[in-house]
Amino acid sequence: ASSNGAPSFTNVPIIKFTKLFINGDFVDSVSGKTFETIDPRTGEVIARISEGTKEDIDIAVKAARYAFDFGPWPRLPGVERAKLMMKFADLIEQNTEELAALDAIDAGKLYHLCKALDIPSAANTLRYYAGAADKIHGEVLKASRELHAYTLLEPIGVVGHIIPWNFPTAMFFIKVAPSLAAGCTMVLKPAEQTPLSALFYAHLAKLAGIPDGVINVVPGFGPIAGAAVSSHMDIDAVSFTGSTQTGRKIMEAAAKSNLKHVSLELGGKSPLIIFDDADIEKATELALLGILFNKGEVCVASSRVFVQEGIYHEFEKKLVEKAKTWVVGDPFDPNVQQGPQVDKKQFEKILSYIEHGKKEGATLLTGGKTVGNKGYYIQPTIFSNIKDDMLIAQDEIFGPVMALKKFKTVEEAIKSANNTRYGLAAGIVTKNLDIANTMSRSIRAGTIWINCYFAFGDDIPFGGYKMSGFGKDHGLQALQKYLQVKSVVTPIYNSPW
Ligand code: TXE
Repeated sequence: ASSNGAPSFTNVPIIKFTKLFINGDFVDSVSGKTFETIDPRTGEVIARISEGTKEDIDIAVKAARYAFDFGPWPRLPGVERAKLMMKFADLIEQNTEELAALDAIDAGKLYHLCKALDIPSAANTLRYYAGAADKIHGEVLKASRELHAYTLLEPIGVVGHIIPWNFPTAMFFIKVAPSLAAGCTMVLKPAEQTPLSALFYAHLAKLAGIPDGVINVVPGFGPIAGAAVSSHMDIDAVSFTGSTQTGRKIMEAAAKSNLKHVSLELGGKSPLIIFDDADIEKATELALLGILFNKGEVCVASSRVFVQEGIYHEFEKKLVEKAKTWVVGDPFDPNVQQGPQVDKKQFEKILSYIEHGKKEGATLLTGGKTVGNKGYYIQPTIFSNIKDDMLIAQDEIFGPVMALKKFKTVEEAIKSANNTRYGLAAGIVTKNLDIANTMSRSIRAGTIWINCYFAFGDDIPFGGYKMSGFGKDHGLQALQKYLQVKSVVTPIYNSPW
């Protein structure tokens, strides 16, 4: 039943948290307004969520400010922060199934994958940064003249996190975990499409003993609640993941308000480049996974696939065969490989790009249609005969739509790979070390995967080049976003300064 997209209602959890989480309590919004969060499997309402507006963001920022200026969190020894973060991580693991189900119904993500990967990885992200919390220190400087100087690394203050809907859990923790370790307090605005797990995490943070006011979660809409975060005079830094268009607005709001620090992880149009010496079987699997994983709603999706001419024909044939057997359907079914797109807007955006691709003269090799008559399911879709300047080769579609192209030389592959305004990631498949080295140094992107794709790690810095943004998530580099450097200088006894 699931392969035609018909929904099943197994494992739908009772929704426990629907209100704003401010200063340690679940509260109604000031306006009393609520909004619907929708199940993309059916288009039906799951729950009504309190809608945060500017007034609610103001209250949340006050709580975070107080917790930063007077509360224990930034003043605790790192090891004490670490203990609470570890406890938080354990609580996540104890609630894995319920959390996985929340992300599955709210975002259309595969339940079994959330259970095996998204939720346990989030706990590990907390543990990774907990391990860093007591190792944050400045350095003693080589004094010029007769001065003694050192640097302190201090938490940046109140942080605003604005996150998207494609990985509700991972996004929450790649922002929250390093800023907690740094000693910051925060206001997080989850995406309006996926507020459910974020509110559950707020509850777990409280259970773990994270002090009130340190983590505040205010669901709401981007132009209202999100804009109130980015333009707030009392937020010291904003960390954003989302579209390039919204990233630009956030930077503008930061510039026009208090010049808060900004880090942006934005869109992508990442190339996967497959050379003649590749194992065709493995390469087709990598290419399919690269674009179909999480229904293509991945900022690093390999939405452009370049294949060298010697293997192109066979590659294309195998790829299309495999795409046709890819199972689209209910994300609770363990045999399903692709669930519904997150919402109607995203569903329609993808379909309109598919129409555009046809009009532009690309060849539709497979897919292109919706699946079932309920919910937001789309077939795995592959276009060939792509030209670099086509819209479907330039714009981030954020769906299961691949642009496939044949190339001859390394030079041509580099040129096509870089023919984009984005620069988030790239994949290279070859056994030839010279080609791998040349490609990895020539492509302007923040992550290069050689003979793999989606190879993320807590300790591997991740972030874009060009219009894919700036500032890193993951790794100790992410910690730096939430710290600032203070220099302390004093003359050595009797020295002339
Ligand atoms: O993104 P937005 P949308 C891309 C992808 C997708 C497109 C549109 O191509 O199709 O963006 O998706 C908040 N001030 N990505 O419209 O608007 C919003 O509420 C402050 C790539 O959902 O960027 C949400 O919390 N905040 C991406 C968050 O920004 C604002 C992931 C992301 O929404 C705001 C998601 C404003 N004016 C979409 N407007 C990635 N890099 O992974 C919106 N928001």
